[in-house]
Amino acid sequence: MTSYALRSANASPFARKVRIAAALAGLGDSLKLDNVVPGSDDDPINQQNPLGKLPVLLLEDGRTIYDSPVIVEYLDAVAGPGTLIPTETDARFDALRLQALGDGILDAAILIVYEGRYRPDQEPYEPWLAFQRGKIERGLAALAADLPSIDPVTVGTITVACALGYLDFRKQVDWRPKYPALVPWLDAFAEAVPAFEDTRPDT
Ligand SMILES: N[C@@H](CCC(=O)N[C@@H](CS)C(=O)NCC(=O)O)C(=O)O
Repeated sequence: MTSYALRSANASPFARKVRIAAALAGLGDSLKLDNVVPGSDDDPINQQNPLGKLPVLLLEDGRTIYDSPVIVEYLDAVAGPGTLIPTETDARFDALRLQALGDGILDAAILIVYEGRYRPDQEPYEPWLAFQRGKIERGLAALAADLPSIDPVTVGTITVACALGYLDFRKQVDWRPKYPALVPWLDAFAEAVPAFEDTRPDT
């Protein structure tokens, strides 16, 4: 059986997206998690991805694949086109756009975390945090106004679920009271996709 290593981190929402996608594609057992050692000069992450970001998928022949949308595209190709990304044009671009929205929410949410992590000696710059929160809030409002179908589960809904899960985890935005329609949506997703619960970050 082909096996892949996934350069990963327990709390990474982008790695979570790939892990859920692999499970849904029936490739979960082929994926060996290899956690990046944060801040270590010995960790090869910068050679595996010049951007130094995870997740990165390592193929058996030495090639590396990044970033998470491209990894999911790869898993979809291996599992059979349409498994994670619909093949019909309208459904495909709905799913890919939904992924872009979820990824954008995650990028903003991560920048909020990094504002504290990488400038530890300075007060967080509130206008920058508000700018990022604005992206998250507008994204959530758009999702709540037009709840995406979870049948079938696609890369789009996987990414949105990971974005909501990350906001629960790091609490950048208190989304549950503000966008209540998203609460049963996430519950239904979690019920339909056991890998969501299986990949919940534990720190
Ligand atoms: N567009 C990338 C984003 C990945 C990303 O931001 N990963 C974070 C961890 S969740 C990271 O590696 N951050 C380190 C950095 O920005 O240097 C993807 O979808 O894979």
